[in-house]
Amino acid sequence: MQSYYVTTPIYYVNDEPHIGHAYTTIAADVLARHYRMSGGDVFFLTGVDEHGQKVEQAAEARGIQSIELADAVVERYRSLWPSLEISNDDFIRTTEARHKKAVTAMWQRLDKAGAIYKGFYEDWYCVPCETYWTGTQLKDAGRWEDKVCPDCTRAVEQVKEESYFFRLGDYQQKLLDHIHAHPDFIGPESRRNEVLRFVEGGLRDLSVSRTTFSWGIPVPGDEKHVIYVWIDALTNYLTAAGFPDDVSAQWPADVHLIGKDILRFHAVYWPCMLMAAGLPLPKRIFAHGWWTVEGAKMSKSKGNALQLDKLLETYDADTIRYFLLREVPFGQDGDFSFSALKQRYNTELANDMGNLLNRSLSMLHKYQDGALAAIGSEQEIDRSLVAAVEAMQRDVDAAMQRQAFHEALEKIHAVVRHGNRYVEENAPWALFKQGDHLRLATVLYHLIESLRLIVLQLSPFMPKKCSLMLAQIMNADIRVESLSLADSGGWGLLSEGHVCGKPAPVFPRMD
Ligand code: ME8
Repeated sequence: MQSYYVTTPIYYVNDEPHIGHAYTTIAADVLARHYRMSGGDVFFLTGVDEHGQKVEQAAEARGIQSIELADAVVERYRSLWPSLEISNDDFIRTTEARHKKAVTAMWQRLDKAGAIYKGFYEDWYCVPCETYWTGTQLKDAGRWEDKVCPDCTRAVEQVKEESYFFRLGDYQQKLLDHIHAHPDFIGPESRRNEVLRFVEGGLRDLSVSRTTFSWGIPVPGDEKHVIYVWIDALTNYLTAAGFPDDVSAQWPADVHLIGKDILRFHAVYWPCMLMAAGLPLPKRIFAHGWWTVEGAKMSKSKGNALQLDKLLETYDADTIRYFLLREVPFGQDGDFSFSALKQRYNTELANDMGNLLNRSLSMLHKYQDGALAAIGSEQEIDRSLVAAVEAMQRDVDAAMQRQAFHEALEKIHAVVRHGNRYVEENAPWALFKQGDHLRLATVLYHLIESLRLIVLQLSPFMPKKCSLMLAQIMNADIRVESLSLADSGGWGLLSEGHVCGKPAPVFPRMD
């Protein structure tokens, strides 16, 4: 069994989970489900990032301990993920003992490799972004006068303090070589180019400890320093793989899914740290785009955070999952709007998918008492449907390898449309009238078998809906999670005499 390790970012606990966090996590879940079904030994990790000044300040503002704030928000994530059908294998908290052990070991490894030195830090710091800026960077961005962060435009603070540094600059050429030698290391292409430009511009050593707050993991042997949040956070991917013990069973990760906001940390700092520590680099980092909601940027002050809970009161998890991955090519920015969701659902799910399932099962019950009958020889029109189904299986797998979810769904939907055309063109009602039972049985068989295989490919995206559809097709209570493509993915597995369940609406129209 081939191992497949997929991760999401670990989310900050100073904010409530919203649709942006759900997006990355759903995408990772779809990959995990797809590769499990394909026979992979999948390890799917998500979790939370609990340390840092932001959390310390947020807790202080509420008059509670940092860990109390963390405990409360962690629960929100833990309870949210099952309601979105997230099937993570591990959930990491950076306050756990296993993580402290891993981060301490990581630091010691970097130190031993001579990649860390002590110096003085004098710069500008954006607390919300947890990013340091040089005066030059502020000037270049036209932010010097305002002293605000070039990214988020909030006020930056000047800092001068003793700090440990990581020799990031030493890894510039090695990183460039790696990116050039591994064209798939960073996706999509536009982000890869962005990283190349950034690294070519020069890498300056990175301040990797702070003395101005205490909510974090102390530097081994110099406990007044706290390890920089990004070393702490990024190491989570190793912690869950068992670091500092032997990690070869899981590591390196097959793909780190992230938003474009944290590309530099993952595609520059993280690989350089791993090179310094003598550890293999992740195989791929994919940075997706940014969601706005009804045209507006999501923010705490607008209370958009609530929308995910509200959304789940109105729409089921599968519809949200489908919409997010179908609406926008993975990698590009998108806007979440209720009208777009409704339209996508009504057109593709209620009309096309729901209709194909419903009419196929209805005809099978009307003309053959719900049972598949012996079929005649295949005509060109039948072979073309089978070919489309088989091409879909290959195309979906290829799309998953590139995290092109929208493409996978487009390929599936194309076969759904093909199926509906096949119904029109073969007109089973006319075959029935003419008494051509052999041809009728052939057409119905091809429809039901296509549906079964469509549902299998769609199941990582819509696990609940697909279980419902499969239950009708198989006339048995089958959870899609129990299926493997090796056992169920071939054409022609349904046999003569198989009785399907009665059709029941899976995608009622939205008004
Ligand atoms: O950055 N659109 O945590 P975070 C799309 N703790 N994706 C979005 C989004 C939006 N509007 N808003 C958030 C951190 N995301 C660090 C990560 S990893 C070692 C440490 C998603 O809570 C997206 O995946 O700010 C983004 O990268 C992530 O949430 C940021 O989460």
